[in-house]
Amino acid sequence: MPASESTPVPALKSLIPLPVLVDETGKIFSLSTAAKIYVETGTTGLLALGNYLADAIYGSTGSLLHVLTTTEPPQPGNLYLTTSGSDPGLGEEGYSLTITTDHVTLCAPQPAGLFRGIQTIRQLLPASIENQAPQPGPWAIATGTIRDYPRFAWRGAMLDVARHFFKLQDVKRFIDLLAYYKLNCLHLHLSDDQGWRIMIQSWPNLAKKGGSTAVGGGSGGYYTQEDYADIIAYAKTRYITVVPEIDMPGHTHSALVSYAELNCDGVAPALYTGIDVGFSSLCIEKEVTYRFIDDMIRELAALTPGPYIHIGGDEALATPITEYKAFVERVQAIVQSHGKQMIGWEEIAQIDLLDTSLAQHWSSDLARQAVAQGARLIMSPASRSYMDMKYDPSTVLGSCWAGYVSVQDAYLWDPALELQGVVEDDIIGVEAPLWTETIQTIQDIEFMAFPRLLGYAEIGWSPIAGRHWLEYKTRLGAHGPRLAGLGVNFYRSPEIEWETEEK
Ligand code: TNX
Repeated sequence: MPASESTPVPALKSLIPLPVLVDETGKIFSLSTAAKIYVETGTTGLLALGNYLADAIYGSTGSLLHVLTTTEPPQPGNLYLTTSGSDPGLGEEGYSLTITTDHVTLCAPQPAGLFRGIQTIRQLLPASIENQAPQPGPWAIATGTIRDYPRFAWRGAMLDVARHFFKLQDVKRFIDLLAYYKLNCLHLHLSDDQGWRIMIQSWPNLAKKGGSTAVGGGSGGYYTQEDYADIIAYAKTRYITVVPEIDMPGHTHSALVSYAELNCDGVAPALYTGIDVGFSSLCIEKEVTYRFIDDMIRELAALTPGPYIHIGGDEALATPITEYKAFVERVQAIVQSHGKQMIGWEEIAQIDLLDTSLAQHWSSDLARQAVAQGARLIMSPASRSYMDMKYDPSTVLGSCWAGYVSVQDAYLWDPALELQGVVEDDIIGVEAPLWTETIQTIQDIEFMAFPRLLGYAEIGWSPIAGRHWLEYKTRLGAHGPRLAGLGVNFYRSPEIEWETEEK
């Protein structure tokens, strides 16, 4: 039986995020097990992209498609990945996709665009492609053309690995899920009062002592520098940039525990496993504080190929404001001296910012001061984008200090309309943070992130003119079987009519 009779063939307009331009031509391309994936010769990374696509559909098709290079024109039945003849106007991550009854051609100026386009191909195959159990083909794709590129350069998610620690395999799983919806930034919140999660060779006790517990008193953990390099390398294959955050001068209790000399009174306090915020501060007047920061940022910068280091800067309630300003200005210079751009939560807007620095908006008007100085913003309004907020009063995990964030709340806002006086060009993009005071497992992560994360992905990628809640809601419902196939423990929100998940 042809797949088109047994399984619904997704329409080109069923994609999340919605593409810029879609033109359906009403026929079917059939992917048989004899199909090949051809990539053009001579462009680095294309074979790896072909293999990524072959691997992604292997579990369900039960056949590993051959990935080959070619210079020949397309032959019937095959998939083509190419950069030649692409429209440079599509930019770093844009792509065009042409599906005829004969073949599928994905074309992009850059490999990153091909990678995003591969996610489109995956989503255009029937949802059961994600089931990871071999099923009979052929697999059908609707014909037509797509021209697509992102609205914002930064489409991120943040994972707090400090309140609770998450192992490499969990972080990689999260990266894979971000990639499926075309996100391109993973911000790792690597330190907080309860835990220090990355080995700094020149200050090893940070990880060894400061990383030895977590909220609730568990055993914590930390990434070795090899682990961290592994995360970065894995993210790179998904065209995702890792942004490391070391929060300071507040949220630093785990550092103060690790080294007595970092405390103003020279006495190291005991480990902390509660969930209060705003009680810790590095010792602003001690020179050792800046030697520590310089060593740590040097090591982190050397390990991090991306252009940014996030220095936190939020909720420094135990640091007097004049000291806070002097401190962040010094840290900004340190970050710059190691060749990186500084990011901080919106509180950093109170200092003289370099225009290469970014401020991350979360709850106040302070971010506007950053814009007034020429710095750009990452938009993470807590009442919309905090994935640790409960969906509604019945959600067991999470908190609600910024209100409940339903699937509709998470979708129905726009970064360029959030702050008065802040316009599209002031914004580099959008990011959804997941704080983990109450989150302990990858299943918890998935429950809070999904399905809200699909909404953030669309806000970051798709033109605002095409975004409508009622239409999105239906489209999201059709992603239920896809998420289920991927094994995602998503929240079956009653706001959505989920399509059935039968295989
Ligand atoms: C505020 S948002 C924080 C975090 C907490 C979070 C809980 C921000 C910059 N700081 O320290 O984990 O609320 O929702």
